[in-house]
Amino acid sequence: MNIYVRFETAFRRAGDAAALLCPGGEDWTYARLVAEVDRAVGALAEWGVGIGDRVLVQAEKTPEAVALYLACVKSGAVYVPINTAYTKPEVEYFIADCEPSLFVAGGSFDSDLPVAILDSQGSGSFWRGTAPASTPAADRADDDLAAIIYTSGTTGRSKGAMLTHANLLSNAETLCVAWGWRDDDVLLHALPIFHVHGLFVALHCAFMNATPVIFLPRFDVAALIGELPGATVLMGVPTFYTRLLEEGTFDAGSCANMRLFISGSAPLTEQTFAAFEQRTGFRILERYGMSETLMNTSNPLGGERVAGTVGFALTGIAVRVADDEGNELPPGEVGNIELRGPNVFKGYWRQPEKTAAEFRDDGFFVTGDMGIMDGQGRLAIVGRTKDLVISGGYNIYPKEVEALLDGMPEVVESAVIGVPHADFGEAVVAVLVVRGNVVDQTRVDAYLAGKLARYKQPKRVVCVDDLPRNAMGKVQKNVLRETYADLLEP
Ligand code: MLC
Ligand code: AMP
Repeated sequence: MNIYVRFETAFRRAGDAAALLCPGGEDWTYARLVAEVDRAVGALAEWGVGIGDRVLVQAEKTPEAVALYLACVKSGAVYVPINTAYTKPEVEYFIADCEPSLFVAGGSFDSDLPVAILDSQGSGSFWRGTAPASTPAADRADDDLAAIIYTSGTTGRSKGAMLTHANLLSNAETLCVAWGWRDDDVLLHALPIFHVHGLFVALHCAFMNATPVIFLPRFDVAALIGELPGATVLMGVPTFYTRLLEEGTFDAGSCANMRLFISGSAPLTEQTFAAFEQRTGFRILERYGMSETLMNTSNPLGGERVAGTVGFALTGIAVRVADDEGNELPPGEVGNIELRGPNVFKGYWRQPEKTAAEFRDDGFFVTGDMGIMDGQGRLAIVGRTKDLVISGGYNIYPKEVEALLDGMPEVVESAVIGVPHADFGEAVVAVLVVRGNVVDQTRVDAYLAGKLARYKQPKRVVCVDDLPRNAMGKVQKNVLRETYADLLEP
């Protein structure tokens, strides 16, 4: 079924109850959200978007952008959100890969495609002054696509994870139960809405129950603390929690109305977990997910939440720790985290070989994360087989950065690694072998400007004579990570 049918039933029942509360802006009721979704459905039809067509969206976080997302789903189009930080060459890759019939941008963008503007005020050419469509939601089968979420590939090129209506609906239903969503919950939302965390995990819990969302345009610690008294649930990346703890004004009193703090997208350290409990009395609930699978495991709402673990498999999802052939390992042994369930994506967009390579014959998806499971089924993530840096909850694939750095005339070769960083958890460092003049940070910044989103760019550049290699000639990134472990956090 079309997931929007489920949402719309809840929205209509909620009527004039608050949907999106926008501090400093106009609040939307659920009735207004339904009307705006229908207006956006009308606009999509005017732009010629049909069932199964991709709509690529790089827009600011506004209520109108939420309406656009829901309208795509309602019309049977495939929603493809991308990070607002991406530069033009990055966006051009997504255009070429997903071949959208419409690109909705935050500002003017030179392209052969139809480009609609949804500016930060939520106005712009997208709307075309159209009348709202009163058509019912498009008929969609469970395995029809609702969204493609790009997630970077090991080759350095992003792959589109195809998520179906059934993936989204089953995960939303599961999370509402696992986290005991209540009719009086108020979600404090400060995440971006171009990733699964902010878009699906957070918003869907609220939408399934048509409960209010305090909708902040971005994470700002002072604004977040200001809104906490009106909220009951916060979902964030670990950086949210470390930044909250840096604020002297943040204490148990700030959380008087809260019932649940949830963390994910990157490892929450045991120190942050403990410091947060000491300051507020709350034990942060950590869960584990991915773009390809939505949420997989969660610490319990009712039972013991153990720091440094991501809890148990969610209902209906099988999680195993396996060897390189996919054989399940006994509890206590480290191996590949693999999983199967209604949450697991349909495959990578137009990449059947890559899809096949990441699934076992018995249907388990190989996540690229390494884990260890105890005898009770509680999972801890201990590393990754994929060469990936997670910085402030954003994924950065070293290959993509290295490919650009290697294009610098002075660079002989490069290795990009993640090193510990107090604010972002991990931060990108580039280790370069250069010819002639030493390359410094300013030169690298200037070279990458306009080519690569700023958050992917190295926070520090180091020049060396040689990169450490193993007997096979492969760069030993573990050696580099050890060497530079204290570079940013002495
Ligand atoms: C911003 N910057 C970052 C960064 N975010 N650098 C590295 N890593 C990041 N995550 C840089 C900017 O480029 C800029 O650089 C400077 O920091 C200030 O930018 P900003 O926009 O003002 O930053 P800020 O608002 O403080 O953003 C930090 C943040 C944000 C942590 C709030 O990154 C964020 O919202 N992260 C959440 C990501 C997320 O939603 N992930 C979910 C993925 S889904 P300069 O040098 O130009 O000043 C997933 C699955 C799952 O993983 O399990 O959930
Ligand atoms: P993404 O591709 O952006 O969806 O990122 C998914 C990856 O984020 C996972 O494969 C994990 O490596 C990581 N991740 C998500 N949640 C957690 C968590 N709670 N702890 C550690 N890593 C996590």
